[in-house]
Amino acid sequence: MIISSAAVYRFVLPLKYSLPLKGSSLANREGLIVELKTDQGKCRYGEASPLTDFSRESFLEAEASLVCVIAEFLEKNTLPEDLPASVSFAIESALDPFESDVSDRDLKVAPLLMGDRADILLRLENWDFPWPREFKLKVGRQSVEFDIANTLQILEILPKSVKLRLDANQQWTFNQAIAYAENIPVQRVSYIEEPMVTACRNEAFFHASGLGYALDETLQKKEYSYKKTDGLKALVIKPTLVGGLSRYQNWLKQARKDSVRIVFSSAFESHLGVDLIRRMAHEIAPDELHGFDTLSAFTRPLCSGLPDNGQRLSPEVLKSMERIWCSSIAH
Ligand code: OSB
Ligand code: MG
Repeated sequence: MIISSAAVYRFVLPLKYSLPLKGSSLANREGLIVELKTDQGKCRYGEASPLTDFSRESFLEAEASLVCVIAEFLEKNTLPEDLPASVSFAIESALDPFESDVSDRDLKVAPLLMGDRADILLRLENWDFPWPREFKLKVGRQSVEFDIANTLQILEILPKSVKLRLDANQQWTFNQAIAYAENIPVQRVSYIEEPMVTACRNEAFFHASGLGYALDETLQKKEYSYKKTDGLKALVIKPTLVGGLSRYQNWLKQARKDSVRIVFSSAFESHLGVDLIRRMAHEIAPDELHGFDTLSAFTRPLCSGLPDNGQRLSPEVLKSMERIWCSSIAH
């Protein structure tokens, strides 16, 4: 594929409500879209939208890295090894030769139960289409007692066939994690993402509680490499936070052999970015329930998704963003 020009755009999208992160909260989501144009006139897209509190790189670092890497790619056709995760995801997506329509792909999702307890209960009580196999619920933000009561109340509304996947985002100590697990019916939970501050006691937690776990933040560590441990149920892949496929292709192959689930998930990217992740999820784990229920947090979408067949984003969408860099080379 010959790339003849490139541009980087910055978008800012308002969120419906202030998004609680680990130490802060977010009112608007900011991100970067990269557009590469081939010598055939086709457009290829990537998105680099680091998420505060979750990404190692800041927005400004991602921006500088993205521009620098693309400029170098246009000039020398080479890519550096060690890129920030969001930039690696953007570049690998934009250079992926794979072309197809993502919009009609029927991928299943585990809805994310966001907001306060009243919002969640109302949403579930009014659920009027077929139940998904699983919902995702965040825990570890308030007291363990609160989480136990909340979980039990939600499980009461759900049919017995529907399970929860939980996510503690590393907020608990070992004792808190055990206290929680002892007071809920663990057979109704598929797994809990990152129950504790570090992953090193996950196996001990599983042996003591019978509750399996999934890895998310742990995968973002540079030193992580895949290893099957007792009770490991899933790898949660967030390309914006962990990078492009080349970094974890081998983990996924091994995980599949070990029957460890591979769950792709978004991290509040724009609709375009989520479509790029959907494309990966469809290739790698088409039957899984993925974590794409983040788009509902925006008041309006950036666009209707990744354009089909190498088309360009519409002029209105392009105009709604700020073009921060562009370049073309003569062949
Ligand atoms: O911890 O799983 C997380 C979104 C942004 C940052 C971190 C996380 C999330 C999600 C996405 O929970 C939704 C999902 O995984 O279903
Ligand atoms: Mg998680």
